[in-house]
Amino acid sequence: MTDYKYTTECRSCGNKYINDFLDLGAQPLVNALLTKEDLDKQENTYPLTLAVCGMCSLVQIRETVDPSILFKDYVYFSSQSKTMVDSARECVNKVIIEEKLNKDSLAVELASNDGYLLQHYMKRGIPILGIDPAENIAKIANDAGIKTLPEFFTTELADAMVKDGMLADVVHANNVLAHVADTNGFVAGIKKILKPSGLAIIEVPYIGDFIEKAEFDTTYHEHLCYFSFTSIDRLFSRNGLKITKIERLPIHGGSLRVFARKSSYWVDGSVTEIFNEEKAKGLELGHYYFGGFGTGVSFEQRVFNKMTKFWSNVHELAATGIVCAYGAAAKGNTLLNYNCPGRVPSLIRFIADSTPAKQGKYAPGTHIKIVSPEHFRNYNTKHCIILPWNFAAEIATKEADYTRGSGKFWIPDEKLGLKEWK
Ligand code: JHZ
Repeated sequence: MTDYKYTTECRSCGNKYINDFLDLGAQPLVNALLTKEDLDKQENTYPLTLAVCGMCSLVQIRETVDPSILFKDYVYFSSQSKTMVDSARECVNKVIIEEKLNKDSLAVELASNDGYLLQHYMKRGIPILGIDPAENIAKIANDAGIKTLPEFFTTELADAMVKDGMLADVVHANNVLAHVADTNGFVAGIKKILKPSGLAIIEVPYIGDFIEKAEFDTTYHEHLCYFSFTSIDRLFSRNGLKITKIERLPIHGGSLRVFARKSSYWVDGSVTEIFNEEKAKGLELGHYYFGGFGTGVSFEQRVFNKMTKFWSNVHELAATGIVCAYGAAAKGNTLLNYNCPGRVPSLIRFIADSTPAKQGKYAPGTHIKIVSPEHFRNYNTKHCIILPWNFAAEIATKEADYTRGSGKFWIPDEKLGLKEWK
């Protein structure tokens, strides 16, 4: 493929010594769902390699796919998960009180998606602005009254906002920093659009959880960076933002919610706590990523072992009844395509997903059909693998009738391959 670039320098600090620790082979783009007609055409795949910087310890992939291919027409709608909407509401309600926001304030969200977060400000009468490059999703947000610019957030856009006097009291950026190729420019842009007393709240999946729980399936071309406190702190201070507080969230398998300001004398104890924890575990050092987190087995070997057990379990289940999957998540596609045995589609009958834009399409690489939850309820399957294991509780509760009958839910598991979800 020609539409990707290979990075030899760290995306954050520019250091030339970055070391590969997981090679996921050639992978299709996880959200490039296929139509029936596409199935006869050759599918694009791209190498996918995870590396760690020896200087600032940022974990990153080497390959950068053209963002307009990845994000202009997007199939991920944040509102599909109640967990995400509830978490956003809780955060917004707290911020409104703590930052004393009112009708003269401005709340901005970068990668605002369908307005799952900004709607909560809007309902409380706080002026809002969303920015999201996915034209299809920005239109849905605008139609719902959530003002959204269908653009990438760049330093140029930040400059234009400043020129127009659009300075924010609060800037949210959830699950987007990892997606941006100009990592420093994005953070510098946030600083630009903040009022002097403004607060930036940034959520990123946490590399500590990723390594410790072997969450390798959250690696895909959309995720260029995988942050620890140490690496994000170095990135922020380089670009003039000071981290004042850290919250650990269970979302997406373990995330950091990072609070930062242009300047502050006050720093919460959570910052020192995570700094010390990462130091003790050696997160800023290369061996944490190569040494298999004290197991004596490399991370790459752990991933291989996990997936060997996973496929062996899928075979065992298929011998006792029909197997299907739930949640056509990006991570599910990385999981199924890793060392993908060609037989996968015949083992997993379909993937059910509540997102209308995904239904009727086919999963990249494996070509498993994506169907509606109604189809799942009406089709007699015995085993269902929840691919977005991060939402297993939400999905299993929603589909409780399945286990009241003879169905069983399963999630991927490092030790067992597949673990029953009860
Ligand atoms: P989900 C996302 O990745 C997207 P994905 C993104 N790339 C990102 O940065 C990471 O998160 C962190 C469906 N579903 O959220 C909806 C149901 O059908 O785990 C989704 O297709 N019923 C921006 O794609 C999928 O499952 C339900 O009840 O790996 C969930 O995908 C629920 C809860 C979800 O993330």
